[in-house]
Amino acid sequence: MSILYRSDAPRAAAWAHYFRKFAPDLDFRVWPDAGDLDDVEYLIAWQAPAEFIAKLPRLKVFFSSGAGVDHVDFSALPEHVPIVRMVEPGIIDGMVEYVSLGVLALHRDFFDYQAAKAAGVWNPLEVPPASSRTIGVMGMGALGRAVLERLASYGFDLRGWNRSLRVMDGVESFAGPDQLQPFLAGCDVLICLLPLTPATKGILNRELFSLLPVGAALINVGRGPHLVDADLLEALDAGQLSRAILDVTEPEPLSAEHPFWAHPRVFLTPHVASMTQPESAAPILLENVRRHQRGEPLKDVIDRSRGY
Ligand code: OXD
Repeated sequence: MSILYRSDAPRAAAWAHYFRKFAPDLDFRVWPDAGDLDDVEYLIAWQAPAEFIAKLPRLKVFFSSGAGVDHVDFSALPEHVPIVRMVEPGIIDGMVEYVSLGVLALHRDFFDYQAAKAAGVWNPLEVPPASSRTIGVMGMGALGRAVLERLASYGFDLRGWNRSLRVMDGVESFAGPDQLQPFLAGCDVLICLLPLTPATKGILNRELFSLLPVGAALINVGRGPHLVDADLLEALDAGQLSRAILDVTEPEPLSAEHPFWAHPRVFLTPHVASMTQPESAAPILLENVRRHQRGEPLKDVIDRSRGY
């Protein structure tokens, strides 16, 4: 029985080490040293190119090496092969850190002080309490809920928006297209943690920005195509939005001439908000393999029709 890892090369050794130690019965292989592909039953990969999947006649489960599955070609995977997304403590902790850092930096005016320092200006601003800021999270899945929980510890006023209602203590919940407007109307900082699907592509657009309070800030840690870049630039330049923190862009890497690079109110990181950590992900993935072997339902299987 074999399991093939065909993803991020620098972290392959840590995955292999874990499986060889804790699951010696599974033949853990690392691409391109894959041996006979006829034996491969489990695949851990970022993408599922059709020509590669066609070479795996015994594939039983596809494990995405990342939390998102929008880059996976579902049609390449036979219907009987479940697609499992990565939900593991390391990826969640990374996202919680990144978003907390962004929210706190906005809340405590760090970007303004950076600009003031560059201009040699000593200008103390008001220090409002966290409770006076409303932070809204779009997408209340595993990552969104973990972010909200951590932000609650700072005392922010919190709200969340989801496709279907998700109730959480201390968070005002909104659901579906009808409640998007009232949700947005209160957000001083809007965080996008939505999955990318045809329904959410381009959701961060001019109309949405116009429904936020004037001067709101955006943090996009979803996917680049959630955002209509030209609409963001227009909203920033008109003062409708004050700042944007972007960890994702379309395309990635962002093209050299893109206006985001030079924009003084766009803070950009190269898709590093969170990463799958082999040390915490491998035990979770192995437990899912064991469930499959015992004939039990797998955890974190995506719904192909929803796209996440
Ligand atoms: C992921 C990502 O989906 O890194 O895990 O974006």
